[in-house]
Amino acid sequence: MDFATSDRAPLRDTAADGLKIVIVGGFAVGKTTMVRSVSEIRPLSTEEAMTQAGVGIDEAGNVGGKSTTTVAFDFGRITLDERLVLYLFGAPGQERFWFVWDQLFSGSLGAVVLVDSRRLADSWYAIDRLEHRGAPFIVARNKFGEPAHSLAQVRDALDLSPDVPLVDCDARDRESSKAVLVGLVEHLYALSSAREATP
Ligand SMILES: Nc1nc2c(ncn2[C@@H]2O[C@H](COP(=O)(O)OP(=O)(O)O)[C@@H](O)[C@H]2O)c(=O)[nH]1
Ligand SMILES: [Mg+2]
Repeated sequence: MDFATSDRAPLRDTAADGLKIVIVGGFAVGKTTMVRSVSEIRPLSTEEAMTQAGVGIDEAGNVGGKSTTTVAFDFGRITLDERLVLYLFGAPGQERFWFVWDQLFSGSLGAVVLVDSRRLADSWYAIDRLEHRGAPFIVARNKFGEPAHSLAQVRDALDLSPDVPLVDCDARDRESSKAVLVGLVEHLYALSSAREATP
């Protein structure tokens, strides 16, 4: 499959398959950043300045300098090849917006779970929720400094089943984020061919 991308190009007329993908994970793991870095349309987002009211509720852990928060969701689009277009929905991170998730999940084919390796536990809920739904997903460890653990250790800590792909990424980098999405699409194809192969 050729995943050569068009750069910030208009949607091609040949685009046939639109896949809805959700990007989930804990607060401040880089969901909005990922949607923004890969989207070829100006990403829609409902970032709002964190108000004084959110202080103490929206804890970004030791993530400095985060002054906006996603209150509804992020939306972006990326064309992977001339037929395959992904529609990206970045979910809100804070617990009080988790009710939005079920609506975001509806009709989605797969998910990216972003984790910050310094705060793995923040993404447990997302993984749990996806496993419950039986939704396919890939886990991407977003690069915040030099990671202290191997991916194998992360896999153990998150108790991921062996068939769930786990990769490193830098959500700020377009090619890196795109590689995560390509990894998810390949995982989806592998799952669907495995299903076809079983009688
Ligand atoms: N060092 C580093 N910072 C990042 C990375 N991705 C996002 N950030 C920063 O982390 C903060 C939270 O990111 P954001 O995308 O808003 O998180 P969200 O709450 O998951 O949507 C922002 O200040 C980003 O600039 C990354 O890969 N590395
Ligand atoms: Mg966000």
